[in-house]
Formats: sequence, C-alpha cells, structure tokens
Amino acid sequence: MFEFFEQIRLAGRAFAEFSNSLFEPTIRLGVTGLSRAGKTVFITALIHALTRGGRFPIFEALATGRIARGELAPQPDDAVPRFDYEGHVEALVNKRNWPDSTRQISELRIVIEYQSQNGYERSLTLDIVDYPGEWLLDLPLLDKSYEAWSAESLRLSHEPPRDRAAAHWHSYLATLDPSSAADEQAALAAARLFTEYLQACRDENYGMSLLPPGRFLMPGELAGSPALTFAPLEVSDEEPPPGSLWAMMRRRYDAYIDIVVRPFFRDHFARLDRQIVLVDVMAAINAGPEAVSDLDGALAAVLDCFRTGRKTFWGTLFRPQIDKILLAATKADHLHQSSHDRLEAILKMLTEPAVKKADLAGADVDVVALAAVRATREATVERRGEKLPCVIGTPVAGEIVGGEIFDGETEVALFPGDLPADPKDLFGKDGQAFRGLTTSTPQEADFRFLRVRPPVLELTDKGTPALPHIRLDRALQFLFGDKLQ
Ligand SMILES: Nc1nc2c(ncn2[C@@H]2O[C@H](COP(=O)(O)OP(=O)(O)OP(=O)(O)O)[C@@H](O)[C@H]2O)c(=O)[nH]1
Ligand SMILES: [Mg+2]
Repeated sequence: MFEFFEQIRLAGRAFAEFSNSLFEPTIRLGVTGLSRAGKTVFITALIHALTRGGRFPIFEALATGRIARGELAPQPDDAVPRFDYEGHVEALVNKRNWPDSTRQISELRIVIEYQSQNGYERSLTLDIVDYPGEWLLDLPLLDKSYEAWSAESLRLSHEPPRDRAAAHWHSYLATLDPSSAADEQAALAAARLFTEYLQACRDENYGMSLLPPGRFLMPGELAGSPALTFAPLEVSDEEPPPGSLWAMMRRRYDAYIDIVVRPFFRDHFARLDRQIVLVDVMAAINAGPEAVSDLDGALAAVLDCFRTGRKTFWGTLFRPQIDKILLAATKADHLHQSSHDRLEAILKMLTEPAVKKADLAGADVDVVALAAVRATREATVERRGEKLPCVIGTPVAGEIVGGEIFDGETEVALFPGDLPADPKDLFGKDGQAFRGLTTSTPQEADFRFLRVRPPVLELTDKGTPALPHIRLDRALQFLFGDKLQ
C-alpha cells in the first residue's frame, strides 16, 4: 500500500516538474563517476565555460556566439548541498590546486540565456547534480535479496587479486555460524573486516571499481549505524532461523536498501534527464589488467542501472527518463594526443557489450575521451634515437618517479606509455597482459600516470582568459547542444 501512495506522490511530482518545464525549459544533468573520477573538476570546467566562455569549437551554441550569458541561480532542492563552484574555481584557477574530494551529492542551477537559431531570445535552465558513482552501483541491490548479494560478494572476493585483500575477512567468516544466535559483536567484527577488504580493493595498487555497498566506503552520517553493520555470510537461499545472526544481517541489509538506496533512486536518480558517467580508465590501467576487467564489470552494472530505471513501474510513470548517456574517460591530458582516440577506443571496447545488452530503449549513448581541464602541453622527446610522444606538466608535490620526489614547481616531460592502436591488444597480442601496480613495482609497470598540477589560464583568440581542455566541447554538445537550437 505504501508503494502505491508513493507512486501517486511521485507521479504528482513528475507532473508538476513537467508543467514547470513547459514554461521554463529545464534539464537535470547527472554527473557521476567513482571517487576521484573527476566529477568536481568536470562541473567546475563546465560552469566556467558557460559563464566565462573559452575555446569550444564543437559546442555550437557557444562557438557561434549565440549564448548571451550563463548565470548561477538558486537551486530547486532545499535539502541538497549546493555545489561549491566559487570555492572550486578559486582552488583550480587562482591557487592551481585541484579541488578537495567531495564525497556526497550536491547540486547547482545555471540559467543560460541564448538566441535560438531563428533569432528568438530564449533561456535554458540546467540543474547539475553531482553524485558519487558508488551510489549508482548500489541500485542493483534494489532487486537483490541479502542471500543473493552475499553469494555474489563472496564469489567476487575469492577471485584474484581480491582474494589477497579479503584474507583477514575470510578467515573470520570461517569462524561464524550464520544460524547461531544473533550477536552484535560478531556483526561488528564482520562488518569492520568486510569494510577493510573493500577499502583495500580501492587502493591505488588494486584499483578495483565494483565495491558495493557504496556507503561502506563513504558512510557520512550513517557511520556506526546498524544499517552499515552487516556483511555477507555463507548462506543458502532458504529462510534464516528466527533470532539468528543471519536474520540480523538480512534485516540490516534490507534497512540499508530502505534508508539509503531507495531514497537515492526516488529523490535523485529517477529525476535525471541526461547523464554523464566519468570513468578514470587511466587509474585502472595504472593498476593492471585485473583492475581493467573489474572496471568492465562495474561499467556493465552502471549501464544496467539505466535499464533498471526504465523498467520499473516508477520509470514508466515519469516523462521519458534519461535519453542521453555519455561515457567519458577523464584526464586524457595525461596522454599525448596521438593516444586520445586510443583511450576512447578502450572505453568503447569496455562498454559496447553492456550497451548492446542493456536495452536502453532508445537512449542515445556516446563515448568520449576528455580532459575537463588540460593540465599538460605536448612535446616529442628523443631518447636513444627513438622519438617519444610526451606530455609536459608540473607533477604535484610529493609525486615520486625513480626515487625523485617532485616539489610541485618543476616542469617535466612525461612519457606515460603507449596505448595500443587496437584496444584488444591492451591485454597483450599473445594473451600476455601488461604489467600494472597490482603485481609489479612502479618501475616495472608498463603504464605510469603522474598527477600534475592544474594549468595557468590560456588566452582565447578574443583575449578572454579560459581553462584549456580536451574535447569538453564535444561532451557539452552531446549533452545539451540539442536544447540550445
Ligand atoms: N590532469 C587532469 N587531472 C584531473 C582532471 N580532472 C580530475 N583530475 C584529477 O583527478 C582528481 C580527482 O578529481 P575530482 O574532480 O575531485 O574527482 P571527483 O570525482 O569529484 O572525486 P570525489 O569528490 O573524491 O568523488 C583531481 O584531484 C585531479 O588530480 C583533468 O581534467 N586533468
Ligand atoms: Mg568531487
């Protein structure tokens, strides 16, 4: 019954939002990606572009001068933190530091005044919602039982290299009898060891992506609550004995879904019109082939969410939901431009099967390799008679290469490694995979990407100071160029 009223309420809200958008065209753009994927930098660069302009040849409305102005406006949702654009720009542009990690949902509204192609003055309201990709990867839990989730998490944790990180948790799990009486201390210990396993998997050397439940890694105000004090158990599909540890874990798993996952779906995900998913493909390549395969699984799960969003009864009550999805490999400026298409091809290879399978009911999907903020320049360096396509940048203070610790001021030429022309060769022409940090030292790894400091603003042809980027214009054209016709 509750579900029924909930649906009526949602339909009412959808209708109200729809009527509003008739008078004032509005798009809700979701920006997501796993932690450190580049969400904050992307949104900051996007707003900088719309309010300050820049070099955006492929973003037609801006390139042809039809955008008169972009202005920040009060956001529609009172309960969601505002995206701190001013703070992030201050860090990025004035201090040349990357913005701090954000870790929670935030929102910003920008109103774009433009001239339509047939000369009318128009405005488009863009609501940008920044939310952690980890929350998105929780959506599949909506229709998964505790038992199914347990079995799946355990199976994954026995695969290398995860099994190494899971050793402590596995040996504790072996001492637990799911049918024994519920025991708070056992639940606390299992949840702590399971969380430590998830944290270890996310570490730079493992670089794993698929690590639900998302709030175990970013608990916020739920830290220490029963809704986060559960873990998988070796259980069957049957009913748990009343009063058992199993029953207690199952109840808490269900609470997690009620308290965390369903509200996110209802209040945020179900209201998006367009979505960009930022993917740090380079971090996975840095870690190794296992991390790239894991990313593959995570991307399939992400794409499945968009299908879930459509297939549910809720989805059908709304106006047509997300109709454009852009998958973007971020930080392409770590690579020489000769590799940008190759990076794009790798992301395409990773997502193509899932896109085909996901039956996105007509939603447009595109793949791009971009740098929202380009922090490097290009150069060709000769080494032992060989010409290497390099990038020049200022490594952030503390980055280490070959024993040298960078001070955050010195510029260097970096050769990150060559991406293969055929993405399939990433895993080796003869099936021999490349080496990453998971199994070798930084010196032996085939690819190594250093964090570099943000750039100084460049001057456009018109003399406007602007943030340099790579293919951000293509992303913006795809995401909302059609609404600025
Ligand atoms: N070179 C380069 N580095 C980038 C770019 N975008 C992001 N980065 C790097 O990636 C890091 C994370 O970027 P954020 O935008 O903070 O990522 P996020 O997804 O918001 O991260 P959380 O808030 O922690 O979830 C930054 O500190 C930069 O080091 C880019 O366009 N170019
Ligand atoms: Mg962020």
